[in-house]
Amino acid sequence: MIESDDLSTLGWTRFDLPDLDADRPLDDVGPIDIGEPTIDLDGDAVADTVTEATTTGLVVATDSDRDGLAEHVTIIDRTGEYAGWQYRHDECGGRWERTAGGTIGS
Ligand SMILES: [Ca+2]
Ligand SMILES: [Ca+2]
Repeated sequence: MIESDDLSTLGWTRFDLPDLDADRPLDDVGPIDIGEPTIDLDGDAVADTVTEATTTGLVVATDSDRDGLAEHVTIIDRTGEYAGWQYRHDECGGRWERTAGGTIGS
């Protein structure tokens, strides 16, 4: 179980993820403010990604278009399960859509 305080260093100020794990739907999660990215995942010399080890696993959040909000989130929990999510904008503002998932190594 992840407490919201575990995510505070990511700057996840616009929502609350009390029980984040690979099985948890993100239907009720809005835009995710990733704060100051520290990792350049796509190699363009501009940091776009943050990672955070939590009590139940690892969260990787990427802001591809540099607007401060994540477009991609990957959650890897301690059971080896993972889930990839992409934020899709729509007429209601947007929502997270699961784009990948499974168990690492299988
Ligand atoms: Ca980059
Ligand atoms: Ca973005």
